[in-house]
Amino acid sequence: MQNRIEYLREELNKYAYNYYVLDNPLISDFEYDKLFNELKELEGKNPELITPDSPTQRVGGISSSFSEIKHKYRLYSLDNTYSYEELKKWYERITKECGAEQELVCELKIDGLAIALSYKDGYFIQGATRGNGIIGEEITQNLKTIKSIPLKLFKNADIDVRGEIYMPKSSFEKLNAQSEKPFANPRNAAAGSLRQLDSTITAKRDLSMFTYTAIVEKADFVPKTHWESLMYIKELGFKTNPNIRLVKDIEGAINFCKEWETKRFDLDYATDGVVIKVNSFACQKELGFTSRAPKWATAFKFPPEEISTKLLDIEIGVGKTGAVTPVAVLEPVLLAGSTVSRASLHNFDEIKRLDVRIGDRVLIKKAAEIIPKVIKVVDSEEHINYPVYQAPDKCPECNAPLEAREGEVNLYCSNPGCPSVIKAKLEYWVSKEAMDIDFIGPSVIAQLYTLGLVKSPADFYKLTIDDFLKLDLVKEKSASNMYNSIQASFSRPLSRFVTALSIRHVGKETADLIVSEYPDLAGIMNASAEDLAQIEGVGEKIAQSVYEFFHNPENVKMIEEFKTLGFKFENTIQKRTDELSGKTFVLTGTLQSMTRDEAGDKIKAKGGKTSSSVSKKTSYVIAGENPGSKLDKAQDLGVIILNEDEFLKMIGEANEKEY
Ligand code: 1X8
Repeated sequence: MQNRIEYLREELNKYAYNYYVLDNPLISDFEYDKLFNELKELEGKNPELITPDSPTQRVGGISSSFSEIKHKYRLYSLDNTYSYEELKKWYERITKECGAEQELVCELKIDGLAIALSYKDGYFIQGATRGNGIIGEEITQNLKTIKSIPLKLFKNADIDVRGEIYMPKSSFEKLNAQSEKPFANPRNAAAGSLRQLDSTITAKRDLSMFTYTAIVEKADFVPKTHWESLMYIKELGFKTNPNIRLVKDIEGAINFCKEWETKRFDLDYATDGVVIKVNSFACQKELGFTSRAPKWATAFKFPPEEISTKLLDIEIGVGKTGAVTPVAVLEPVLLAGSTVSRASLHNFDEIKRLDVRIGDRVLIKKAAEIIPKVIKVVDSEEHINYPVYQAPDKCPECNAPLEAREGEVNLYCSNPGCPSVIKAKLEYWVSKEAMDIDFIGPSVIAQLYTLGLVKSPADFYKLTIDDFLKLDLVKEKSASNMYNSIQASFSRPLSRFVTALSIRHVGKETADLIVSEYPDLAGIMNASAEDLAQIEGVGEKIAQSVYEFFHNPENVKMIEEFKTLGFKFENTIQKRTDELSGKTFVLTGTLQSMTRDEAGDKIKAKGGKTSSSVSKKTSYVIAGENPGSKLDKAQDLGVIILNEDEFLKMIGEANEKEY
């Protein structure tokens, strides 16, 4: 009987260790449960044979309160920084104290809850929350339910460890999907789960722990460095984070930070930075502590994804369609690596929904590459004292009444000649996706407009260098840059020109679709709305809008003006052909006459495909200057390699060579 109990206990602990610590399941849940139930039954009949490390001891009971305990060793905070410069300064102080070439250990900073665990003779005897670092709450029973916390170590050591309890992001999402009152983030979910007086609830939550610090009191091995101590606690059966690195100086640590700044999003747990520690215990001892933190460790914090700041004002922007949109003006804050002082508020309905009032603290968030947006108002007592925001009823620029349009949330300026609308259209004209005119931005456009030099896009092409010299702070060099980039835009493809016209519902993609069906602009202008609607990807709404645009007398006059200025309006981009069909191209290195994207467009226009990696299926690799490893791979696989000239010849675009 005793043998069977011992056998089951050891087997089950082995399986749990492999599953929860090594992430390497050996048996199915079903088999595990079967053995577990057998052990539970045998222990029920022989309670004297229950040991503290039996897996049955992980399912807890109910306590009436948590008791406070004084930590045997204080838990310190960490100094932190967002700047690599500060990291370098920190390292300078260390090398000054302990000598050059101090090795550092880099570890991910886990966004969870710090806890301390005590082991005596290899058995887990007590666990507590961090609390204020001196006094914490004793939560041993709850911690026992966490399977990655060993109840018994592989060696009989007396040791205290610290680590971070966290809930995997995937488990957090599952938990929130089931619960009525969702947690705000995985950290809150972990905290809520851990602070349960009924530890059977904790047991049901998927919590885990990464152990990162050891204070060895009595053991078969005394580590001399932090790295050795991490290896040692791993040997004892603790779960340590696999993403750690021993580096020889601060440059190595900075590289680690840079790597994880983006890679962290692929992890199933939240991290908010990198902890960097001096490896040598001798040096750690020499450096010691400040009143709150060790001098031998620091945290590099990743730029925050969300942050709160004060809403100073709500500005009203008028876009090229006349849509009037609110923009939040903020007290500047650092968000995801850049300083933010403006954020989107979408529309006036959104302001009402969020009840955003000027003076509030608001939470802002960076959405992928777009400008940040306001996601909510931070609760405060002042909020109700601020006046409720009133949406305007007049255009802030021209005072024309604003109008609502059916089926749209935006309000629109009712004046087609509104200066804001005109300026927004001019800004769009010069933008990257339209005529791509460098050196001319919003402030130049505002001045050109105010001086009466540019009222419509055609006016850009009548400007002289002298005109630019009339602008604030513009000297000869930038005047000629502006002039030249306007001249260069004469040769943009027809689809760019059509895009730049700001025709309602027609962006770059749609302009491409329409232009590719016609030999020139006249073809498009003469097309009926029905003709246009026949084009794949162009619906009736778009077709109608294009038709109306080109039948508006003012627009017809503008096109005539462009013609007089020398615009050709021919569609020089050939229609799709299938010359290259079935061929796959990989581009590497820098091309001289075009970007890799442009080369890719040409390949696709001729029915070919592009790929980012070389394989046996690759037909050609086009190698520009400074090619990467793709060229080596192509050589290894015997793929045909083309230089830029050969490629241009292949697609019939080779120019005569100049000698
Ligand atoms: C806090 C944390 C540390 C580590 C990881 N995550 C944390 N949240 C680590 O050292 N790997 S150290 C620490 C502290 O000392 N306050």
